[in-house]
Amino acid sequence: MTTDIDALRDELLAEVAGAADIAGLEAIRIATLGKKGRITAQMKGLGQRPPEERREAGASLNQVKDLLAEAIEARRLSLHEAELAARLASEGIDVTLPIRQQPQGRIHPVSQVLDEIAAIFADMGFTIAEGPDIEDDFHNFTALNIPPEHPARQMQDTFYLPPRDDGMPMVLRTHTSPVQIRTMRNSPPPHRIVIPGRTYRSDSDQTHTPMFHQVEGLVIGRDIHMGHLKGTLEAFCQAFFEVDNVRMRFRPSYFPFTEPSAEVDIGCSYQDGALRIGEGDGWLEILGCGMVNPRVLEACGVDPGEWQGFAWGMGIDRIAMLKYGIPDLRAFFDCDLRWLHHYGFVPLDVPTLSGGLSR
Ligand code: 2NM
Repeated sequence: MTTDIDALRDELLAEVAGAADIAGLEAIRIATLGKKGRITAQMKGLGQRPPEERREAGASLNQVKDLLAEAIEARRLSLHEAELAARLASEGIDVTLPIRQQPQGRIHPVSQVLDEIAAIFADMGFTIAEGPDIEDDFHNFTALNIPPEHPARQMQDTFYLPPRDDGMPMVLRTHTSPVQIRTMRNSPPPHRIVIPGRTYRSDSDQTHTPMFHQVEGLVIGRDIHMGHLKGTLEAFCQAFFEVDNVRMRFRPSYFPFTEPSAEVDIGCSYQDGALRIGEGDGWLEILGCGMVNPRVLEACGVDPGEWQGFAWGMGIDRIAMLKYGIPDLRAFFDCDLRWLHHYGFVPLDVPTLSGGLSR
């Protein structure tokens, strides 16, 4: 009898020693010590043996059972350690490898400035609005109180396109203001929007390109006055030029679509050949603004007796040159990769008010 048990013991110990992994070892444990395992079956069979054998056989079976349990546990430990060692070896990192290539593309300064301006006005509760580059005469001129004989309509300023089927003259928009007209005609006041986009004028020299970028803004409410206009634009200039106190001046001006109208200058100075913005006794013109002309509100179906507001507009390309010290406007649209690499911005370095606009 003991020889049978010894043989079983040796066979099972050999199986345990040969288990290839933890799952295999567990299968062996169940087939040995589990409810229907071979040792368990032997234990259950003890009752059928003659009483004089039972004691001795029971004792040796118990011994074998303990021995196997120990062997299984020891094998489990060593398998576990081997698996861990294999994982550590396969997941190792060679810290001496060269770093991954950085992105080579760059964000164009105009895109960067548009993103910065969007971040500033979004923080003040504005929504971005957009519209088509090809506009009709009504949205681009008539609704903005620009009469037919106005110089801005003249051939040398405006790119005219073939008229629409209904005879309406069509143009490449000369400003983004038609988007304000569309917004006011399509949805009820109040409004608080900024409108970035491409604009077109037939003008080309050292400081003008036939396509350029504008950002305009519009606020319409019941009690909006020039104090709101001034506060909004002061907050914008401080955030945009990243200086605590920007000197500003509002000069009376004229636009058909606003009354009263003003042009805004910011203080500046030259020091060591570099332009410094916000301080000094020089002035730089940066934007035009005013209270929306009641005739414009009427053209949009907004009651000027109930609603009023302000609007402003600025050229982005020139602002980008000022802020980032870029000397030549025409290089903006040359698609010269060396220029873009020098003046452009690293992608994913997205401007936010909390993280810093341009860092
Ligand atoms: C400017 C200057 C002043 C302007 C006005 C409007 C509208 F649609 F509300 F009448 N949009 N944009 C505006 C006012 C634009 O650009 C220099």
